[in-house]
Amino acid sequence: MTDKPLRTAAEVLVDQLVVQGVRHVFCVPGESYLPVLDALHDRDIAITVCRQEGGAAIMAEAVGKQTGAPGVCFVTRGPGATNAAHGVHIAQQSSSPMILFVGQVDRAVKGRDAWQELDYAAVFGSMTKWAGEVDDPARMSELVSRAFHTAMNGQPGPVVLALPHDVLIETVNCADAPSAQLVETSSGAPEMAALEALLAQATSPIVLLGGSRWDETAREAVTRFAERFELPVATGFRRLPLFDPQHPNYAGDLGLSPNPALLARVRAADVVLSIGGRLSDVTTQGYSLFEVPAPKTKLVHVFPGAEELGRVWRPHLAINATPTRFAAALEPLTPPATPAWRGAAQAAHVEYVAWSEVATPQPGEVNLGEIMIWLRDNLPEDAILTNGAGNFAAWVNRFYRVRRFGGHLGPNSGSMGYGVPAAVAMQRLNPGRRVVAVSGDGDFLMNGQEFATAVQYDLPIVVLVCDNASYGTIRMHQERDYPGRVVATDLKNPDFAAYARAFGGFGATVERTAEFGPAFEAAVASGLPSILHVKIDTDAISPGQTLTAIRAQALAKRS
Ligand SMILES: Cc1ncc(C[n+]2csc(CCOP(=O)(O)OP(=O)(O)O)c2C)c(N)n1
Repeated sequence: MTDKPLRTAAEVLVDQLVVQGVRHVFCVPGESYLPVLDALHDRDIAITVCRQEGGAAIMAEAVGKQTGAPGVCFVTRGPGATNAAHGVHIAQQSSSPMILFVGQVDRAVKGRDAWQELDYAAVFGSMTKWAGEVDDPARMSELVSRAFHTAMNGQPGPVVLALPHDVLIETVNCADAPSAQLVETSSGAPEMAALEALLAQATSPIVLLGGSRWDETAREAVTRFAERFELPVATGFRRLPLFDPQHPNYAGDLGLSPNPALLARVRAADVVLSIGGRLSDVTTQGYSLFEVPAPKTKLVHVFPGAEELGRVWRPHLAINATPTRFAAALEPLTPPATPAWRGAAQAAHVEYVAWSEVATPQPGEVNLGEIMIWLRDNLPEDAILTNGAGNFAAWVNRFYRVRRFGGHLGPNSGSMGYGVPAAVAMQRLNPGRRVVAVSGDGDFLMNGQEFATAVQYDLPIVVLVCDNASYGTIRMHQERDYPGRVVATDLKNPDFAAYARAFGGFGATVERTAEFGPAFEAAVASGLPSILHVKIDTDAISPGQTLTAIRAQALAKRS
């Protein structure tokens, strides 16, 4: 009970968002949740109205990924919800906190397969931490608060909360719930002593950083620890912002097509200290870096959630702690007087630099590696880069340098179409920072419609569309497995610069590497959302690789 005036359940919901400190929501409107839209009308919450729910959900996921607080998305019943599934799955595989509020049919008709009805628990049950429904208006604040609590704690992830229309319009006497808080888990003295003892005996240890629940302070604390212990540090798949790539202890990232020298180093490590990540499929190179379930290396697995510790990997030492608390607990540890691995961090960094400093030659007039190096040299240190999925992202990973915490966002699920909506969300949140999306031609058109959202909100994002006239990644797999038999991977593309102009943005075409810098500067000078249509040779399939060579190798193997 409360002495507040009676409110509709929709108003209670929006008030609870305010209690939770939500400043931005992303949506595609629907008649199923009009009362919520109306309740948002006079609040200090910025609404970003999107063109497709997949885009809106990705924007919310990106907010969760960057801030650690759940990103919030509203979509309509059935078709709105199924479109939004794109972002929900990304949030699950990225351990990003987000909440998807979806409309639902009236309680009185539920179960009749009413118009746009969907069983959300069944549809989203396997890709969320919780898929609930508010069937009692008096419990609105409690369940919204629970949605926040669930999404952001332990291993963060998505929550879906369904809102029957008749619940939203009911007037209730319902108090706001207290704001859900981040619950920290800490490593105890015995675990830290065990870690110290392990490192004292180690000969070739390495640190792997991943997952979520990090902040700037934790990043700095881990950097100090690496310096004091002289440890090489690698980042996991799409976790580039967790360590400064220019730091002399940085060893590179374990993503798709990583540096073979780094792989060899991890394979040879006698102690692997993994902080924050699950040690996912991609990071562990298809579960091949260590033995499942019992790695031969001494694995110290630090993760914010006990269930994960031992689920795939049985660690030598399991530590149920958030990276934030664990990083702080590293400060008092004492390194060995003369570490047996002395020199390993510098050697690893030399290998990283050798792998990524200079662009590899590639066929055609445009070298994407040199473009990434131009961005590396010319973007401000606090720039934010986003990308979707496709081989083009390999150049970002290898040649760009993410210098700040939160400076890069990618879909840990390998989902195409991520870059543009993530860039829109980042520019909405960070108006003063330069935001650049790197997309493939296939990747871009999966959510390119959100370029209209950038135009609507005057967001000067710069989108690179790397056009190789192909779903190149799949073509690469085709050439490996079925050489010369190209099926369903060629693309006939529009003029993406004209597309940008048609939406009210700036567009330019880049057909030679040297044209890129001036085109980028013209895009920035325009102050408009921009698309740079970068034309790449189809044969230039990844840094240092061509389709021609892959096909020839595959054919040679067969004969
Ligand atoms: C949503 C989604 N659909 C399909 C795929 C499978 N897939 C992975 S990469 C790729 C091709 C990407 O093409 P493009 O964006 O042009 O980049 P390129 O690989 O040519 O650099 C496809 C179809 C995926 N990862 N995500």
